[in-house]
Amino acid sequence: MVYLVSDLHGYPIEDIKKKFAEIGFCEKDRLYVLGDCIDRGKDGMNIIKWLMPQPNVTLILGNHEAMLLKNRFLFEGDRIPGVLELHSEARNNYAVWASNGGDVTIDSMGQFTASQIKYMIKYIERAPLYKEIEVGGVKYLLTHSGLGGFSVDKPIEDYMPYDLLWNRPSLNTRYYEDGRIVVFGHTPTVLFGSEYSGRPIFTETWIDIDVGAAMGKRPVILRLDDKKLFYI
Ligand SMILES: [Mn+2]
Repeated sequence: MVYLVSDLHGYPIEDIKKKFAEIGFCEKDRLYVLGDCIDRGKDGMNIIKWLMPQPNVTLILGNHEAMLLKNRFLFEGDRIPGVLELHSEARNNYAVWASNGGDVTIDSMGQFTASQIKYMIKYIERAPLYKEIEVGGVKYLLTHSGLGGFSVDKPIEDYMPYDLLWNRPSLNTRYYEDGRIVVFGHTPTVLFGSEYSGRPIFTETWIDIDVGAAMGKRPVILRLDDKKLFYI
């Protein structure tokens, strides 16, 4: 079975583990996490730590993990520097990340050793921007935010990271006409209308599975094989 989840945003790790145990997730299954494990909630790095040793789990990069990578220098010394100790470009990167919920992640680093932090950052660095998979004869393209600057003939490797990390689709967005489905998170479905609050959106050409954990909703796991939903 193939499972997808996105935008956990530091959701309590014990609840996540419990739900996957309940589903019966095992080595024969696969899990793709469509980015934004970290920030806003405090368990983001614990989610990364949980994903890391699992060979059947793939983390796809989210814009929040990309912001962490831009600020990785913060964790390279003996202590995390204060914002006023930084020069202007670094100070700006820090401010952007911190004001987007990264402050919680920075504060949470104290619970890990320097080498744990190093390995977690290395793991995030290796996260791909997209993944193409096939389940039950249907092709799926997984990215964090859909495809910005979409053009039907444009090969996936030609998209800029920004287009895969920060894109905001609209309800009228149509992607491929060949049956391929684009699955993403990043845009909480409530932003498409209050009637979508807390539930994923399925259209003919895309699926948005960010049901708004960053806004206090329970995240959802989608099983692609039968489209079954499991709320954490
Ligand atoms: Mn995002």
